[in-house]
Amino acid sequence: MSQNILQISRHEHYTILTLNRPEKLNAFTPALHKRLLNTLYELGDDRSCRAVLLTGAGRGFCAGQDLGQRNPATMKSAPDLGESLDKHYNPLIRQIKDLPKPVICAVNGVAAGAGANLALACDIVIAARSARFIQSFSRIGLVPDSGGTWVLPRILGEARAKGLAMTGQPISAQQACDWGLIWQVVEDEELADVSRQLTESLAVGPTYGLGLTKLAIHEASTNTLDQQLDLERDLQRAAGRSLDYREGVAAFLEKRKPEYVGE
Ligand code: LHQ
Repeated sequence: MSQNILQISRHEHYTILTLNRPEKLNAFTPALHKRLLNTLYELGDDRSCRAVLLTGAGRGFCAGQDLGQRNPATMKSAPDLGESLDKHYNPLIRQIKDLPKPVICAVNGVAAGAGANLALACDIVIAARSARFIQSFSRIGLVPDSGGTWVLPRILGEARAKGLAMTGQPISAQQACDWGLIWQVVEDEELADVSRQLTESLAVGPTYGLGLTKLAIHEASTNTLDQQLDLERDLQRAAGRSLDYREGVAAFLEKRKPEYVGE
């Protein structure tokens, strides 16, 4: 492989993943999908990695599918895009949701199509002020995928979800933040430091409890209040037995900083 299409930078408690096809705004090829997904599977099993930071190299975050590789005009028969979703995009979104540790996304530039929805699937999204989010699917006759039709109406309501999905108009990072799609907007030159500091602080947090928190918020989207109260009881029971709860309370009472082990 001539190019390292996914840069993996391992730190003491966290890992930074950088999509690295800057000349194509980090658009997805099957090879990039495979590398990213396999890495996320590995990080899921790696207890020493307690947070993941995802970002892009160059001036874009991710422009979604590499359309050069999915061009109906150059294919023998019409492409089966459902197969692409089954094989690549859906496992990726599911793995990010299922990782029992925080996934932070630093959106360093344009995030379009599945690239936008990849960012929105992460737990905490910080964007550079110059970044844009584009549901560009409608521009090429497609339907928002990678969870877009699930997340957008939930956060924005139908009016804005349909507006974004049907017009394909970009929104600024600030607009995305004002609408509650992302956590924070920072100046471009601050993005790397701010997102890394946040990742570092989460990576030394109570990872087990954070994983359960992520699960609870995820389940809330389909649960009734009664179901959610039961789930909270079960998860709190589990969290209450963790080493980190013991440490958190001890540190509070001893007026010192907790030293969590993530378990
Ligand atoms: C690209 C791409 C790209 C290839 C920029 N592909 N080269 C799932 C199932 C399977 C198949 C179908 O798709 C999906 C999900 C999807 O993600 S569908 C949506 C696919 N993505 C798009 O439609 C976005 C296409 N890109 C754009 O609209 C623009 O590039 C944006 C608005 C992202 C950025 O515009 P600019 O800042 O003006 O940059 P640019 O257009 O000049 O792009 C820079 C280069 O990157 C350029 O290459 P070149 O060789 O001409 O310099 C582009 O061709 C290339 N590039 N996106 N998706």
